[in-house]
Amino acid sequence: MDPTLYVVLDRTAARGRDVDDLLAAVIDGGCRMVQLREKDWPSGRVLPVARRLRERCGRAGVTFIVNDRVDLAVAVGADGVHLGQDDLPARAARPLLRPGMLLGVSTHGVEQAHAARADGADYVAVGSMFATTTKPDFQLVGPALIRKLRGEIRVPLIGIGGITHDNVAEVVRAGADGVAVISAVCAAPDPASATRRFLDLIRSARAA
Ligand code: TZP
Ligand code: MG
Repeated sequence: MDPTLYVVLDRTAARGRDVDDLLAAVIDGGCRMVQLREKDWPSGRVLPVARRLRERCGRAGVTFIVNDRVDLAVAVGADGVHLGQDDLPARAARPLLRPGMLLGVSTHGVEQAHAARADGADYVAVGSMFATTTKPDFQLVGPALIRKLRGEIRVPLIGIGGITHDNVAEVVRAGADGVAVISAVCAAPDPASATRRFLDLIRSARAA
């Protein structure tokens, strides 16, 4: 897994734009890890979408993660599943996953991050880095939480929430292994170039 730029494909944030088209654009832009985040559709409706994305990611060598739904992730042979604090706990989800499947957990504080790791998370998402309209109930923790966790948690730390071209360097400089973005790519006029620009900015921030 290469979480440098982890694009979360969200139909609502994309304002109806097709997630298949979005996937093609972000792969074209150089993204190596994506997540399918569908909050409204029932699983039966998401299944064919997830299958298609799974297959396209597989062909491109891009890591494909399913948000929230362990059953769907397993059913389509995803590379992993991403769970929040109100989803199935990581400890309960792990035995349901196929061997080698990745388990990612969203966290909003030091204790949650340590618990996620202890419960078998392969990566820990930390947020919200900045204010965001994508998740109205976001908890603002800022890049400071990544800086604090950096020396304590040995799995990749991924910053999420309100990340844009203008502030991504702050998250990288705090020690994030990667950044997860929704609206800054899904709602961008040109998602491929938005992806490319993120990658350039992340690489520059790492090199600095
Ligand atoms: N978890 C914490 S903030 C957030 C999630 C899913 C939303 C991130 O979306 P955006 O559009 O990149 O701010
Ligand atoms: Mg969730």
